[in-house]
Amino acid sequence: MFIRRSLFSCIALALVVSVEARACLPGTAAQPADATGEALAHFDRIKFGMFIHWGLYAIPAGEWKGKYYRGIGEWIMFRARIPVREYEQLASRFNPLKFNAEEWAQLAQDAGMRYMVITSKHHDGFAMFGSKASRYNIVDATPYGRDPMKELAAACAKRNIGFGFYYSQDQDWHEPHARGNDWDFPHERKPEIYLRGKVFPQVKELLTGYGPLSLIWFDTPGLLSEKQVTELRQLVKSLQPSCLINSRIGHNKGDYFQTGDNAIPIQVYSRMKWEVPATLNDTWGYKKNDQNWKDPADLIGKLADIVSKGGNYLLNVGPTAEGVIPEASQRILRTIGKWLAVNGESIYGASPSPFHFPDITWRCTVKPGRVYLHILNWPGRQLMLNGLESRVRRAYFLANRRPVTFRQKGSALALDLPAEPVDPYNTVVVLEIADETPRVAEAYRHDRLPARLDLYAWSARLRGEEIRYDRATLSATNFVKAETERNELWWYPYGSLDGEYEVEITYSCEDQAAGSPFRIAVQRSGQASREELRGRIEGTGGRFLSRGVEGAIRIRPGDQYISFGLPEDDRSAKVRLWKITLVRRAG
Ligand code: JFZ
Repeated sequence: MFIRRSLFSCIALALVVSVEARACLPGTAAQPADATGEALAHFDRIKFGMFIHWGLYAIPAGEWKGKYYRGIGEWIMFRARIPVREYEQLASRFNPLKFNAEEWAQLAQDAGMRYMVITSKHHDGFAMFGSKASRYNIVDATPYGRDPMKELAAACAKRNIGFGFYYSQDQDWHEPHARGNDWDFPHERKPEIYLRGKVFPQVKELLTGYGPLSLIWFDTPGLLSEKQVTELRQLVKSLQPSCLINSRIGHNKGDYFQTGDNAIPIQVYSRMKWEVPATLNDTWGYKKNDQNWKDPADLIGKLADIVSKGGNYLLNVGPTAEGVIPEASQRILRTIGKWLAVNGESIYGASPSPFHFPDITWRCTVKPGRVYLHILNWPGRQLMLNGLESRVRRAYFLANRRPVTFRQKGSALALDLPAEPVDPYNTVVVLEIADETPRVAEAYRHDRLPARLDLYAWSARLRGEEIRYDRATLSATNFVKAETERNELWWYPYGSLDGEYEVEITYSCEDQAAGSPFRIAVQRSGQASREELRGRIEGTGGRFLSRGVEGAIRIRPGDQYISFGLPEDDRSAKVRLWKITLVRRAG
């Protein structure tokens, strides 16, 4: 990890050096790169942050002129093709009198979140901060007339919560020369005009007016050239060398990597630091009809999953136009915070797992001399852990310090557990080991995946608005034919798979509901085409059974995701998919 990290700071350093000065060669730490490296190390320790999508879109909240729009709420201007002159009118009604920076920052703290990222300007182009560069901003264009970002930055600083801005640098539906709005502006674009006239001045305002920023979170790169992006990066680093930049600045110019939203790598990913931006329901910006809240158990499990694979979790809230974070979001976040208050030692500052994960029973994080086992799906009275070669001196539950009895034989460890979990969400067992860093047998290391690999519904990204996860059976269901986005499960290998794989599916289906065609596909990066396997769901008498699928699929390191869906009819509504298994073909 450490070697990789310093290697990465050298790359960051090289970037900065090449554009800023010929001060020194990569490897001989210059000031700016040091700042980035240190900021990354800090970012890696804090693990958990609050994302806030707040803007004019909170007024329509998913509905425009009596029509309800599917999809993410902050995209309503685009989805409904609302003319700029009409959308602008929302500003005159935006008056979030219930906004209270202290309450928001306190909620983040109660949730155990150690950084906050808020939309300073989303794709709709409206600045949620006081801006001299564009009058289309919350101070000059709304009855509210105040800059909430000043108060929020201060409230975070007071609590030692890192503060950062989301800024849509490429799409701006309010501007004729930015990307996105072709209903008002069908003509050709000159991105340079938009960049010089709005992006650079506003980014400068954000980096000079709100104290030290932990990070700036750019999004959806597209039109901007490599040269323009390099200049944008340089601008940020010249103003605040320690402000991190996410990969969505484009052209590989970020300091750390963003996964797709709600997308968690299937195994440990340690090539560089990364972050998962994720929603609590199915939208980022507030939508009044979206009550599809994720279960706290699911989120606590995902936090452990992400941290054990080397990532950070950036979890979103979408406040209302009055400035209130929805009650359901608050409740969920405080539940996570209660778990963290007891078990935070196993999360903050922890390193990722040295093991690969054979199933979804446990995840693992590490600190010097300690291995934390996060038991997410209770295995009954015994947990077997294979591959740990370090001698275990002591084992105990983190929540109550009670000892856990165990037997160790070679690299096999058996832990005796009670019949029921100690914690309803994630019971952490601490193993004190005789080595500073755990020694792990070759075959169990995180970069050595077994020939048979299970991809569980539990760890997949759920696409589509109808698909549901059923906690009781650990399976996904309601794969009905969708109006827009398909109801599918997506898994992200991020380079961990390379070869030809046969596939098995493990699912249940009542005999009378059988017959739906299913599809397993690999999405090739940079290509519209997918490689696919197709078959038909056979009845299983309602029990979970595994069945082989005919054929094989090729998965390459650059491929984006693997999907499972039943896209053609609704008979499949009650099919439950537990997992798919990839079986690597020899050779
Ligand atoms: C973008 C935005 O368009 C969206 O409104 C929201 O702000 C989200 C956090 O980011 O949406 C994306 C961008 C990238 C991916 C998916 C959604 N991606 O790479 O998978």
